[in-house]
Amino acid sequence: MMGPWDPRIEEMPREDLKRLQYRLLKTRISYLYSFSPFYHHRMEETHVHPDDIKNLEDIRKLPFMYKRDLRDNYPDKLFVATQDELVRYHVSSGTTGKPTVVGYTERDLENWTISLARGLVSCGLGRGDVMQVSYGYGLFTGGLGLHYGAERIGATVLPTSVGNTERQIELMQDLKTTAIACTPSYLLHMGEVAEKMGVSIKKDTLLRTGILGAEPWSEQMRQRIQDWLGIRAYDIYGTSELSGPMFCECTEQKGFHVWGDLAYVEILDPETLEPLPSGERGEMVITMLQKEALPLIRYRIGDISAIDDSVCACGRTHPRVQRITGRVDDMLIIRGINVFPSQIEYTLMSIPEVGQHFQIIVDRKGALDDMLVQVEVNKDAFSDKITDLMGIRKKVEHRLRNILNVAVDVELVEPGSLPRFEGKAKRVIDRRKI
Ligand code: DLL
Repeated sequence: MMGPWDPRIEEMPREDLKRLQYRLLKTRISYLYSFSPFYHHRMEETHVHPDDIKNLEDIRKLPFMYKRDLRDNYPDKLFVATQDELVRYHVSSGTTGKPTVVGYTERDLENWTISLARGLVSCGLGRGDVMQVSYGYGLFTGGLGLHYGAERIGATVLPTSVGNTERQIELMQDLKTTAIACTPSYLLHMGEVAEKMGVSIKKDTLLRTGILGAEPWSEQMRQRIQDWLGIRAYDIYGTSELSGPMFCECTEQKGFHVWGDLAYVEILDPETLEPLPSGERGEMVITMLQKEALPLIRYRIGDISAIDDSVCACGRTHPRVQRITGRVDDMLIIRGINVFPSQIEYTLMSIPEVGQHFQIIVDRKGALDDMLVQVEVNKDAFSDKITDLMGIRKKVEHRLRNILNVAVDVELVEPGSLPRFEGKAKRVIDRRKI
């Protein structure tokens, strides 16, 4: 197995890492208290002073930051760097309101690149790999982020961005792509387009690694992608506010390492806001320890996950965070029962007769919530004339009801009939909100 990109940091003893985190936190907070009017005010409001931060655990005394702080201060009122210190902007699409702008100093870009370089090496990539970057380039952070990370480890970058899928597949063959970075839903789409072109990604290409993220996907989906395309698929996580894609799984495939010299992660009970022990799922809160232009302290990202505090078999000492199972705000409440789209995906993907694509439609019938799950039948099951479609539908409904504790209508649809996505998939249509 390939060693770490920077062993001095990645294999640092835990106690040393904690000491380093405390030093970085203290420096950051003192700096922001002096130079960020926003953060100074927020600390005053909550009656905290930098002197109150005497150890790492004291981070809990600090006030939170929220997405709405970024929106309310659009475009750049939270920045603590001056215009001439900024070398890049990215802008998040802001599906639920005003967009948010992220500014980067040179050091911010460097730390972002380092974070990705470590992650890509940790899943076995390096010199000799050809990395096709099929995340969007531009205001979205996926394309440029992975681009610079892959260049840094000496891989050859093929910057295809999203779209023009047939050409992507031709290039994948001609230029001998070994690794691809894109959303899991785009890779599924690519696999289908390739088959239509008579190309099997498993047999006719050298693709062996997928760096997949930017949207939730389940462990069952990973298994399907790996088996179908003949690759190892790794989860990568980040948000534009953190810088972009930041944290990637290692070859162990047991959650992504959060580099402790760059970020401090807490998992809190969303109601009591008390920290949860290793393994328990809650709301992820991240503090960026070195970020300059747009500081983030105890930022309530809204994603749900758990920390795994055990030392990873890969030898890296930095904490791992398990696969994101959803967002605090994507939970659907169906007749009073909490339902996460990720539970639905997990359940569907464990039923061999159904395909990879599904859509959830929530509506209100009279006073009652109504949930319909449309799912494509697996191609093989569909072409097999003797398949009992009614039996499959009943099986899917039964499994979903058992997992979700709420009755769900299921509609089986033809393979290829549901929408496909080049960027992030949109699988939930909640008509109650329209
Ligand atoms: O999606 C950054 C990114 C680019 C990550 C490429 C990974 C790869 P935003 O557009 O700001 O940034 O969206 C961030 O997407 O809060 C999560 O809800 C979701 N998300 C991102 N990665 C994952 C993942 C980019 N691996 C929001 N699993 C986050 C689940 C993810 N959800």
